[in-house]
Amino acid sequence: MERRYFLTLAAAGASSALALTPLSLSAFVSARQTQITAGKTRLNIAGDGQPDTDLWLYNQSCPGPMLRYRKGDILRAAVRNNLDVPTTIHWHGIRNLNEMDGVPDLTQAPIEPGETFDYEFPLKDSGTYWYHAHNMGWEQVARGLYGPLVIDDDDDPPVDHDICLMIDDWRLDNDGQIHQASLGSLHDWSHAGRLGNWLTINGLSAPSFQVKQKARIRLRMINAANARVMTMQLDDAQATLVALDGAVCQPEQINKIVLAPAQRADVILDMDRGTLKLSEVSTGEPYPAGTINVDPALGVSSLTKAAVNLPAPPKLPSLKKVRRIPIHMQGGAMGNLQSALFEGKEKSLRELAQQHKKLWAFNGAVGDYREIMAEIELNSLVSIDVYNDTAWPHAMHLHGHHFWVLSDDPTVALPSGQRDTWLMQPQQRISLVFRADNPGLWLFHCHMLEHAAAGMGVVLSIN
Ligand SMILES: [Cu+2]
Repeated sequence: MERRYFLTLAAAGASSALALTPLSLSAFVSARQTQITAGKTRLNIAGDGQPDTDLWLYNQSCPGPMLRYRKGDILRAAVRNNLDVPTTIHWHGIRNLNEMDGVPDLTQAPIEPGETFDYEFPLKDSGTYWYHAHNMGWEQVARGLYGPLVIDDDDDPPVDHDICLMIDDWRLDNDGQIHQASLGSLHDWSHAGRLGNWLTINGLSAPSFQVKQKARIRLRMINAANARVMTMQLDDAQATLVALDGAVCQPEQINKIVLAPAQRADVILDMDRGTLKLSEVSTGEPYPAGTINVDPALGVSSLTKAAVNLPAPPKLPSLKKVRRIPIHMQGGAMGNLQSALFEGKEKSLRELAQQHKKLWAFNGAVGDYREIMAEIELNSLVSIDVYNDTAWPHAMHLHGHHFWVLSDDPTVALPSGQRDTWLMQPQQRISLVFRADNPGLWLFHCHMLEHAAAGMGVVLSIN
């Protein structure tokens, strides 16, 4: 049922029904427990005339089922593992209960093959989120284990269509299969991560979304790629940016948006033409990602196209009393890391790379999910002061909290609201400021999933 719901949403852009009848939708999703099964599936993602691809998917669907709730609901999901390797689900961006955060060996035991784990947690925030495998994510996400999670709010601006675009770039071989030989490639791990060669939105190549004439559309863009920083361009149209990483921001007119892995952006777009092309333009060579087409059979929008009204984003508190956690990030190819501490011993980068597949360090130590980098008092204000002293961009993600981004560097375009993932350019210095109001063990890591596996991740303990 959920899969069909998602396909309806994806193929027809269907949310008119959804936008008009939010109460019945709420009753629909809240009354049930969601069943999510991770398993192997063959599905066509490589386009017409291409063979099906062997994927690892949730509920045999690419992406996994759309989980749609209302703010204040409780998400209940029984997650069964039909793979032959352990897995977990992380609910990205959710200010979750720590024991539901889905980090294997830190917040829960891995879900072994044949086992089921029950996730259950309240949804305190509305917005666009996603869920994905967090055990060996560099492989499990690359094979397709992810899906969208959207939380509606009574105060969301009314729209004719609410369309979720889950964007991924896959690395496929000539037979349309996941390029397996390069899974775990040391080159990827030490450079930009696993970049793909085939772009899909909602598992489809250049899908078309049908909308009403003069429709007002909410587009929820999610970058589900392992490592590709995408720039999504909306033709030459102007849209209103309304949320980043699920959280409300100051409305802003934009034509394109940069999305690092795991980042989301919501825009409201008033359709002023018959066809609008979506392109991914990060390489300078526009890649056709999809189209939005007016279908006269759907009628004409009756919504007034007033300026979008949003609540103000939460204000940054005074930083007079702030706990500072400096993080000096080093490593990778073309970097300055000579050696780093790993498992209690100082080791050369060459030895780390060749014997342990570790390539990155925070403050001179290879990051480790089992090691607590800082003990933080509950409810204190914290500033993670990060210096990206590497030759690569990194998408830094904090679990369980949303942060403000600050920088002394006037060239850094700061977000007007909070985020949960921040794209750091090489040599950038920024501060990620957050209220440590969620007790537990929380990861802070790069969301280029190869970097995370190769040492770019640490644990913050809040209690
Ligand atoms: Cu990184």
